[in-house]
Amino acid sequence: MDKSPATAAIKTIQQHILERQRLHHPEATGEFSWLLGAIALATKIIADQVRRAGLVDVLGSTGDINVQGEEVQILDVLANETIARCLGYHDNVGIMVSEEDDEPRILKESEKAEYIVLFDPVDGSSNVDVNVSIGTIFSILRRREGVAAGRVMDHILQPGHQQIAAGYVIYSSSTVMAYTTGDGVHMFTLDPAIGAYRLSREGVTMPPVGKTYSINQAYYNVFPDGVQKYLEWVKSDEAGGYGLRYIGSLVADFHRTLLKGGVFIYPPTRKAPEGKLRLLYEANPLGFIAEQAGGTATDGKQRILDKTPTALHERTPLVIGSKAEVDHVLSFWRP
Ligand code: P6P
Repeated sequence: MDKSPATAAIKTIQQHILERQRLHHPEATGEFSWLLGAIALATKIIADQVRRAGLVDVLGSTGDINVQGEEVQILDVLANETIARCLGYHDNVGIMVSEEDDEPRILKESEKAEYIVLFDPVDGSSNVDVNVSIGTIFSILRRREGVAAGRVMDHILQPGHQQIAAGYVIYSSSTVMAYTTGDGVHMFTLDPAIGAYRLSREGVTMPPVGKTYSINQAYYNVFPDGVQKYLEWVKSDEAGGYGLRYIGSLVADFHRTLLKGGVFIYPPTRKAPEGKLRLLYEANPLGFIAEQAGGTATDGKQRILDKTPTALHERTPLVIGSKAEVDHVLSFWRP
């Protein structure tokens, strides 16, 4: 049968959202579909820059240091402004939180601006200089009922289980967007021939077990004792047959874990006693996706999605992946 794009079933992300809303949320206004469409547009622009890195001026750093204390990459700034511009065209996004911005951006004050979009514009951006996969991660909340419009942080600092949607885009051999609105995880591959994200996997489930662990072993000596004990076990004959994969790009390591099973671990270290990864726009969205795919995400003590944030750029330890594999880690490490 002819599989050319002209005939193969083409379902774009907007069509998919509208179809799922008709099924699960008939009361929906379509506003949300637009919002995801705006994020999709922004990531297409970012994907174009990433694909031409080296030919267009997106490599290297700006020389600035961001609120995280990290060197700002040129691509970080481009991606951040691209997302802000695409979100700003409509009046349903009130607040935007970015890893790159010290403070939230108030896009619209009106009650109509019910959505809060939080994101890491380009996670692992320094990897773009060496052609390693990078990603954009996003999380969407609604304004809290009964909270005055001006009390911005009260609207933002909500636990992850309040997310109405979450997703990521991985810029790699292909550009793939994964998202969930609470009824499963769905993936779309960017088709450069038509410039649209086309449905490529519907109802993604994470394998219940996976013999791959993902952690930066260079920090072994500064990991908590329990994590060191897990690392001794996972390499032992008793555990049998585990492999280590660590790309150093959270979205890439998570995407592999989601599709193949296994566990990704970023524990506390002496340098980062609360862990390195950010709760609001990294752990929460990936935790929502992991759970929707049948996996799990914890900080070692509690479910990631149950944590009540206390600060915009709060960090958290993260153990995320197949439940059986996360349980193996927790059997040795209970902070
Ligand atoms: P380390 C990239 O800087 C990042 O935020 C994540 O993408 C990645 O998982 C992690 O940091 C890597 O950190 O300390 O192992 O280099």
